[in-house]
Amino acid sequence: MSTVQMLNAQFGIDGHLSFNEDASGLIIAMIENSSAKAALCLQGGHLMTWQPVDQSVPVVWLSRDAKVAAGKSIRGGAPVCWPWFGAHASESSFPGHGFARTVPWRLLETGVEPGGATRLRLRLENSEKTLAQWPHACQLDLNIYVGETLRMELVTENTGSEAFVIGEALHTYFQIGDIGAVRVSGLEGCEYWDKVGGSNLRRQTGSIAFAEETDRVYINTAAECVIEDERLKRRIHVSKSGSQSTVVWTPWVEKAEKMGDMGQPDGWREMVCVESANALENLVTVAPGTCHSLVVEYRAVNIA
Ligand code: TA6
Repeated sequence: MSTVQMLNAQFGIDGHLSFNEDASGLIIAMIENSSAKAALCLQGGHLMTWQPVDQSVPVVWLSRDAKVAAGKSIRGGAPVCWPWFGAHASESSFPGHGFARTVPWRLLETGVEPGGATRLRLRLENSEKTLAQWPHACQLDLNIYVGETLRMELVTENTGSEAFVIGEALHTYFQIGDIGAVRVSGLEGCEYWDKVGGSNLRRQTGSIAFAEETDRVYINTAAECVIEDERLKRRIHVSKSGSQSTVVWTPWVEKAEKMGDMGQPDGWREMVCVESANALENLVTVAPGTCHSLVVEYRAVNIA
């Protein structure tokens, strides 16, 4: 019996969840229930896309040029950035945003919630490679609930006797009508590190509109954000707990062209990242024998 056949036999749920093998050999979970549809790559615990039934286009964006390949991150969806955010503090050879999104994860359990959402629980598989970059006794789980909302719980457990410090993010790409016709509210008055042209500490006034590359790490904020989309006539609510940083990012045209997988010719215009994170001043110390959870819940609301 193949891996896919085994997964379907053990974890598949009629009318909710099945597993396919991608051309690259990676396993993709296809979720479809009465409230939404979604796709998840087991590698990286990577939720690739999510579309509630009342939405004409996905809420979580996947680049049309996204490549699914072993050991490579997928452009779009909700990449898991862990156990550091951005460049590693001292090892430039270590992968940006940590290794979690490019290593195998194991499916622990699947099921249907009382309200009808499809549940999947995954665990990062530690290996020589991960322990070489992160020599700590710990376990990383991701619990995902796919329904009319999308809930994700990233749970770090310290199973050892020494505390350790993590940086992390659910680096989610949201689909929008056009980057020039959205605003992000909820971060008014917050301090942020502006990463464009260096790193300058600034303070947000009013909601965020976009007219150039924008790469900001808002610190010390647990606020819910709202993406107001004039073109698609919807609001996307990004609420969170266990996260004190929010990253807002659009690469704009030059960086998008250099990245090469944002979807030609201007796929970058159809996405904005609002990432729930713990980064910079907001790194998290996980004490021995304790768990830390970063939780997000997304909801799309159509507006007249
Ligand atoms: O979260 C914003 C950011 O750190 C940007 O600086 C840009 O690098 C983006 O992440 C994408 O990173 P990736 O490694 O996925 O290409």
